[in-house]
Amino acid sequence: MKYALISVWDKTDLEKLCNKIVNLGYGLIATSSTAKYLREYGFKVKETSEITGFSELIGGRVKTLHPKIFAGILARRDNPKDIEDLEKESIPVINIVVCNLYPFQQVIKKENVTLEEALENIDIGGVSLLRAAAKNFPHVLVVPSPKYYEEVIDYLEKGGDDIEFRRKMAIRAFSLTSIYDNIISGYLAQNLEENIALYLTKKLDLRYGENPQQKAGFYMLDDEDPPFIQYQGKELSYNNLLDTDSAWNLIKEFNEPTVAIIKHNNPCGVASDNDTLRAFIKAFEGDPVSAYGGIIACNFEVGEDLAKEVIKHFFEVIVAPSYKEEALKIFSQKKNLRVLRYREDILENPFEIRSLRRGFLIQTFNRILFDNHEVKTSHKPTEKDIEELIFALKVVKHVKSNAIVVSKEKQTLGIGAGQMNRVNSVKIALEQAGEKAKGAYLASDAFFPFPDSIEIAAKYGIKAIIQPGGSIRDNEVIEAAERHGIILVMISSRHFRH
Ligand code: 93A
Repeated sequence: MKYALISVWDKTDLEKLCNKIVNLGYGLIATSSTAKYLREYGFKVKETSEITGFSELIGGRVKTLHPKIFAGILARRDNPKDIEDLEKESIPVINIVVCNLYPFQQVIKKENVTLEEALENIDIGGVSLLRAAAKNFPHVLVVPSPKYYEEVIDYLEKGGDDIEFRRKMAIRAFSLTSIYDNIISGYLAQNLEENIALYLTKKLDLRYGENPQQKAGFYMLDDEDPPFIQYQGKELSYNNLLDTDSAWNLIKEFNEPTVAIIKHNNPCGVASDNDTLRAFIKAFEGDPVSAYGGIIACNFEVGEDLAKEVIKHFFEVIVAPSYKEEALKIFSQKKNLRVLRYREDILENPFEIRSLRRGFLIQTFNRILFDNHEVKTSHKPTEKDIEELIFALKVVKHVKSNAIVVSKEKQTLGIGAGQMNRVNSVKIALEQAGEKAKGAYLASDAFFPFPDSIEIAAKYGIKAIIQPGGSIRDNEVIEAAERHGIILVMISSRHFRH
């Protein structure tokens, strides 16, 4: 005789599933209230206590936790020694386990729930049943929730011998028990430290989060090394790390020597130049007011000349792939400046993760600049124009939306960030560039919904614009550029950054 063990908290649709199971010739074994429920539907059921020889003990905390139950689930059907053990002890062979757990999560959501009530709702036997059945999936089917009953009935109707289906159910069971345990540990944890420590290891103490009233730390998986090394300076803050990472992502767009200065997670000055000192000076002069207290990122080895220039101003952090000895010596005069080396030999996260009030948003990184581009106006760009536009585009990709970058000679002159309408970002960027906007280049992270931005760009004397297409008014935008003699290049990729 083969058996199905049924032990469920949520009894929804149980009779439907059991009908199928019984029709296939299985005997039913069930825990007490599940057995009572099934008998009301006319099923013949053996109680677990009849198998174990024990009535349910200590108020139901021990129901199924018994060798006669677990050996019946865990025995390898193709191992004669295992089968011999079962026969010797008259242990029933259990081929199907239908079990869903005490509703711990629902219970702790109730107002004024006591610890005692919460603990009582931690399922022990059910979790063990699920894990045992899932472990032995080559022989045993595990059904961890009523939401799978339809699929299971289908599987049984098809003969019940599809090991792939049993593997899928085993995965579902294991992920369910792991989530169940996470919810319990999260509930018992008294604070952020205890809670996060369950998943990740703290690599760095942060004094506080974005603001002093917020607690924070830098966490990684246990066996990983931080992606940066700090040579000197004050301890790193939450905002330092966030901005440094953004700065690093930005300069990694460029192959030629490039410097980016970041403030509040937006670039305020970016410049490329074969002369690394010039690159820094150009980045700084892009917006000297905002650069104060910013974060500098360089994509090249930092030497003495640049270090001397850097220490003339106040910066929070400098990050680079490496430093000349002399440069480090110069930085040591500025005790507070945090000098970081970002390591290039580490694996990057495979995904970008952000959290909602509950749960997470996960996406792949925005690695593409553009797939293809098309010149939309009769005025055609030179090779230099295209290079200049691509420079502006690489920067705008790292500016909070709505994002506009105005640049010339691979130096940003004005950046409009984080406005709720595009034309305001255009105004901010151009106003900041002022006179210098004449003959400059403009990049937009997404399409212009109206031609108004082009009109303003024309007033300032912008030479060429690069933007993703896709607006229903693309034609009006192109027409405005044509009319003002502005070169308009459209690309296929949008670069929102929220
Ligand atoms: O308290 S338990 O952890 N002890 C057990 O041995 C045990 N075995 C099954 N709870 C146990 N269960 C759970 O009982 C099942 O996961 C299921 O949720 C519930 C079904 O019990 P009843 O049939 O009495 O309603």
